[in-house]
Amino acid sequence: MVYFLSDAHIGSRAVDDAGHQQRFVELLNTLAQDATAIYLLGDIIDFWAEYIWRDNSKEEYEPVLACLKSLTDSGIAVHYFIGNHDIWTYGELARRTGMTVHRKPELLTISGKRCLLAHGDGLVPSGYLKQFPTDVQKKIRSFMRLRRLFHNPVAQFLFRLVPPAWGNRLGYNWAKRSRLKELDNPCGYKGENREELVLYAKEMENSAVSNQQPMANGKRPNMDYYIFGHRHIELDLELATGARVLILGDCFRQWTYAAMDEQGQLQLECFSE
Ligand SMILES: [Mn+2]
Repeated sequence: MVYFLSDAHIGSRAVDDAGHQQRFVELLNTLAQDATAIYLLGDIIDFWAEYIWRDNSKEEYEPVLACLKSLTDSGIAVHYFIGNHDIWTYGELARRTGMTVHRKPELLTISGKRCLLAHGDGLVPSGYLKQFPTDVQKKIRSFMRLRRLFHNPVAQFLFRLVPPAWGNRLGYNWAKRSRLKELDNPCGYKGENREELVLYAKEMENSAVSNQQPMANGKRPNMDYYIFGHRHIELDLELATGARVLILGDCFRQWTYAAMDEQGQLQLECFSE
C-alpha cells in the first residue's frame, strides 16, 4: 500500500496536547505494517527551521524523527513535501530521517497512476483573484507576498544566521496565530467553482486536453489523481476529464489520510485506535 498524509502540525503551540506527536507516531507505525511508500504532503511539523547554529530545541521531535528513521531503515520510501510551515529545511531533516524531501509539486507515477502531489499553498489558478472584493484580494496578495519572502533564498540565508531561540520564538508564534485563526474560524469546502485547488486541477486538466490529441471518446485525461493537503478539509471529487481531486483532511483534528492499493485504487481513510 501507498499512503498519503498531511498537516499534522506537530509541536503546535496553539493546542496543549502532549499526546499528539505520540498518536501520529502510532499512525505511522500502523501504516508501516503494509506500506511500500509514504508521502507526507506538508505541514507535518508546525514550525521547522534549520540554522547555521546548533539547535537543541529539535529534541522535541525526537519521537517522530526516530519513527521516520526506522521506517526508511526498514525499506519504506518516505517522501516529505514541504508545506508552508516547514519550508526552512536545507538537508538536516533528510539526513536525520533518510526521507526524500521535495520542495516543489511533483508529477509521479504511483501504482501505474499519474499523480500530481503538492502541499497546495500558492497554487492559484489564473484569474482566480478577480472574483473577490478588493479587501479579500488584498489579503490573498499579502499572503502571496509573504510566501515569496519565505521562499526567497536570500531571506532564507539571513534567517539561518538568527540565533535559534529568537527564530523559533518568532516562528512558533506566527504558526500559533495562524492555527488559532483557523480553529476559531474554519473555512470549509468552498464548492467546485470557488475552491482554489479544484480550480487549479481543472485548469491543469483543460490545458492538457487542449494540448493533446483527444482520444476516440473526446477525452484526454492528463492526471489520474491530484492529491493535496493544506486545506484541513476532506474532499474526493471527480472532474469531467475523469481525474480525481483529493484533499486529505489532516492529522491534527480529523486524522484522515489516503491509501492506494497495488492496482492504483485510491481512497480516504480515517485513523481511530
Ligand atoms: Mn499548510
